[in-house]
Amino acid sequence: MAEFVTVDGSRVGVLMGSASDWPTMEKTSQTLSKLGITHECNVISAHRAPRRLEAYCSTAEDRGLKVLICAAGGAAHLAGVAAAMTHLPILGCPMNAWSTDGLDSLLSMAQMPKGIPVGTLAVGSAGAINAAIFAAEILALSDDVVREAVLTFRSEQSAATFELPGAPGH
Ligand code: RP5
Repeated sequence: MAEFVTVDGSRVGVLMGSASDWPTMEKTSQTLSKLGITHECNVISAHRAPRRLEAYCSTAEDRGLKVLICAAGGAAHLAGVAAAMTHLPILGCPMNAWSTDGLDSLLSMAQMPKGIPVGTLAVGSAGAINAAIFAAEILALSDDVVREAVLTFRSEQSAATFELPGAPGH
């Protein structure tokens, strides 16, 4: 069996520490798909499979990936360790895993030492979705098709937030 799953043409790699993170990170994948961004998803724990993580990170740029999104809970070291292994931008998604409503994950991910940044998003689904949008916004800097997708997404979102079903005048 291959060490990890690759998808041809992927520009974003979504990593998670456990399959138990998938119900949240599926929203990242869905949002990336909505924005037309080819991506690949893998479970690669920094603690349980450190050598696989190194193999993934050290080949990521050569395989065409531009951004990695890393989700983990508890002692959430995945994003930080990935950031130590590649200069690609790392977005971190703290999971609400099993204690402290995800505060443990948030602090583990956000409190990186200077020199090795992780762009940490909010705990749970909001962060998972925002990580996908943030990755798209990074890609949009050099890709007009993604830029159009991001602008369309934002404009549809603006229209949707104006609606108040059942309220007078709506
Ligand atoms: C972390 O521990 C994972 O990212 C997950 O959020 C949490 C629990 O993992 P499991 O014990 O469910 O595999 O490493």
